[in-house]
Amino acid sequence: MRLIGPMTNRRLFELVTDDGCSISPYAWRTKFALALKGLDYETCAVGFTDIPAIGSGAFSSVPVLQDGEQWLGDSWVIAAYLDDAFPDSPRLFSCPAERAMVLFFEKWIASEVISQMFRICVFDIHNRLRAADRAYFRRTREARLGQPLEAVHAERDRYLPILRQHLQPMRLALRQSHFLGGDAPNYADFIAAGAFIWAGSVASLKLLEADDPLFEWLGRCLDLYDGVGSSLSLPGFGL
Ligand SMILES: N[C@@H](CCC(=O)N[C@@H](CS)C(=O)NCC(=O)O)C(=O)O
Repeated sequence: MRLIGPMTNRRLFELVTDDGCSISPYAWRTKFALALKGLDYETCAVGFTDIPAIGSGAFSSVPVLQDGEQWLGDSWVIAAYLDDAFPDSPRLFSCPAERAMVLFFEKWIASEVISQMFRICVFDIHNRLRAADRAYFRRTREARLGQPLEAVHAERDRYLPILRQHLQPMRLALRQSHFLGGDAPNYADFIAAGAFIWAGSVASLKLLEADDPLFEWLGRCLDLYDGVGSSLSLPGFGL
């Protein structure tokens, strides 16, 4: 595990590739959330096979946030914790109704968008992982997909138009406002931007048509909070 960041008692354990690129859509939600709240943290870069060694060994996925004595897993749990623990900083959820609608958005994007991005990028992800993580990733993902990674990769051109079509509700909503949250971003933007950053970091083909209006929204998200994402390399978006 590698530590990067300011001296603080807050640490974010996040998944990285062999060259140190942060590639979890879930970690990126948390990074945006911490940035909105103005909270410093150290990054603790892990691979899949490091996850059982995090904290007391109770975690099966990342991100994991350590905040002093508190250990939290699951990005949704972390988001709720951040609002509870830091009520005086900007809120992630302004009210229970907003939280409920963002949960719906999270389920929608998981089933309609992230699932397609995953199929398009799964072999690219495999090839970017640390050598120690590749066999684990291949075994677990091939079991999930029911196919060798190479076979899924060979069909990725079939999934690309499905992904682009499934993004249409976002395009339509963003005709009305700068962000999914309205004039300002909310946690739905963080969820969607996290997925775009994850897939865009690893994809070896262009995920969107060059004139897709979603580029404007993505650019706004990357520029948030002093440019949380502005220096990222996102080949999947030609950035
Ligand atoms: N519901 C979790 C999902 C997190 C998740 O699936 N993370 C992946 C990395 S992107 C992971 O750690 N997987 C562990 C594994 O496959 O062993 C959250 O929102 O944090």
